[in-house]
Amino acid sequence: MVRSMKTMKRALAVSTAIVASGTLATADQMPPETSLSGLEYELIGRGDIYSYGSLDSYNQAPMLDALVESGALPPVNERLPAEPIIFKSGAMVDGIGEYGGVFRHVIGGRPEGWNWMAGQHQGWGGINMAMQECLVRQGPRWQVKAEEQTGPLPNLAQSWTWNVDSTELTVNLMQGVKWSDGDDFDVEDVRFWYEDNVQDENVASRMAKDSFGAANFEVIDDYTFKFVFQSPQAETIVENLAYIQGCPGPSHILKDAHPTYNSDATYDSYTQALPNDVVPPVVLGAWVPVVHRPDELVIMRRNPYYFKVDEAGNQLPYFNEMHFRLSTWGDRTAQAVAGTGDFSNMEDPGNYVEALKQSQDENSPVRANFGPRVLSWRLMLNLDPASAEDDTDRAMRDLFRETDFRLALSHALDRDAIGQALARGPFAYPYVAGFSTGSPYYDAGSSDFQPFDQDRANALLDGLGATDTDGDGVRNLPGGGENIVITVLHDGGANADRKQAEAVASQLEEVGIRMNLRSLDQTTMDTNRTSGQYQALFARLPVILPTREVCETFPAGANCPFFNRGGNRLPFEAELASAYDAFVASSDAAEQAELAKQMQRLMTENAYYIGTVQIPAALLVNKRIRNAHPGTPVFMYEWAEDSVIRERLWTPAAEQEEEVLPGTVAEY
Ligand code: BQZ
Ligand code: CA
Repeated sequence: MVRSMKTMKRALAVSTAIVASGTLATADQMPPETSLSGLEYELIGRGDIYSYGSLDSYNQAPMLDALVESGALPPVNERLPAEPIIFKSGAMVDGIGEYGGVFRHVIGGRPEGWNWMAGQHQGWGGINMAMQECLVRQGPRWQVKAEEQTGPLPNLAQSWTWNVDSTELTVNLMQGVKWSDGDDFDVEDVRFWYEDNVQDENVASRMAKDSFGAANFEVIDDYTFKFVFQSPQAETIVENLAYIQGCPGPSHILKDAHPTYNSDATYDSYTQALPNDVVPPVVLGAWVPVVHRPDELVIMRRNPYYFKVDEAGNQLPYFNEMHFRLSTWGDRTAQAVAGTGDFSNMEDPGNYVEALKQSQDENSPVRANFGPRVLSWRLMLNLDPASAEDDTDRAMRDLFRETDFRLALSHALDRDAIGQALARGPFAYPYVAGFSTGSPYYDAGSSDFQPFDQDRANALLDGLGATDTDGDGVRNLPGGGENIVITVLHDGGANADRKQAEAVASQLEEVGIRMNLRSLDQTTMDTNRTSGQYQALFARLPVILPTREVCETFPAGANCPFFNRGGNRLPFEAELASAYDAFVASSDAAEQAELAKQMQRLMTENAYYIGTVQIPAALLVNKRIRNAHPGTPVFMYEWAEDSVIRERLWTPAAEQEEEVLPGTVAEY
């Protein structure tokens, strides 16, 4: 199943692709890859990171003492669950922390709203994850040794068991967890999330209806419930219950805004029920947004009800305050390098050389270390004929559904040139489709490569009858229809996206396909992408695990992937869907590896979508931040914000930044 970093490195080292017997014998192979990964770390056991239990006594951040004394908050032992999550000192590189100070984030996104169950995001870059807590957790798994990679780590779901047939999953929730307003978190919150968000197809939840094994939900008691699946499943499917798919919201606040419980509500009013200008929202996360100044800043304060502690009984988090400066993604890296921000996933190759140079200086506030290639970009053609806007759009989508058309576009791309346009040097490697090379499930030998070959592209397009019937240089739809002009949405604020989209447009022009590029802001892009409202869209979408952000890539359930929502499956898509279903229903490592190869082959030889390049990324964390584990990858099981375990990060008092709102917590 999941390989250790060592094996992964071996796989990433310069290699000549091997043709697996019987597969892809005649297909083009991936070119050799050179790894830039310099990540090295010890792997540990699952239980070495955290466990559940009760301690004799608990401590709280000193700033909370006054609030308990005044009666504004109950004492800490009444705010904590019976068995809180206990983070182990042995896995903390700098040990038990000091309370206080500010963790400074800079992000390029803007909070769309606080109703994450209805699919809204809060601006990305770690702010979503600071508010949401999910049933299970994936981020910290990067550090778990291979033989203990038996599935996701527990979180709100403290434990779970399967029936003999593996068709029923009984989940035991943590008991006594409280929302940030003091309300009890219990089974009703989970039921509401699943039945009235996931399984209600009118709600644009991150987990799509029926994609979780089409399970039914059964309440057993206040802290126990059961998922009853349509067919046998395995631990792998439980990964779906991690961020961003399996995170319940406050039912005691939201039920009243949901059309099922309130006849005055509409689905639109439900989605908008927690607008971004109304703070504080009710959360389970370690910090709560208390100030939102649009386009400027979100300030979060510690959640006094947070359900995690360290081994000395200190309630987490250690930091009292979190800032999210609302800027650009490029500025996130610039500020981390300058030392005015504490964190960045360095992911824009345009500033790699400069940022690397600066971080080599021993006085630099950050160190930069590359991981494997996990960031991949792709052009997605909308394969859903049913959602076409007019006849021409419909004819375009019929053409998109032709495998030869997608293969032609793939052959028309000079991926080396696209990579060099992003950054000179060895950063970019071609991406066709399927898993990124940094995925433990990637297999070069199962990847059908479409090398740059304009003659082949032209021949494929001619073969489809998409010739330039009116002689204006742009091919026409088969049968002498209109010019083939593909409207492609992209995020105008992301340098790497914009540069690539422009390169793709000019390369396709050379084989007579025109792209009409439409640059949008990130929030609009995200919404259009996940609702499938586009003819074509260019975006960065890493594919590392098949169980994460499933609907972005895999045909799971009837309405996935987002680029083919209507359920009009292509023949190979049906095969892909079976392989996907078998993958999540298996916990046999060898079987999963085979299924992953099958998925890789189906996605690449059919150009399910058209990849451009993939690059490594480097995590930047300010040196004053303690417990940021060396070797933490920018992205593996989840983004680094989750992998670095922010609730246990801290800064010595002498190096703490001054808080903007000292002594305060969210008030309801
Ligand atoms: C990391 C991440 C944390 C979303 C977003 C953003 C959205 C996608 C993706 C990345 C940002 C950062 O990525 O670029 O480094 O901090 O937030 O969530 O690109 O457009 O929809 O999936 O996570
Ligand atoms: Ca023409």
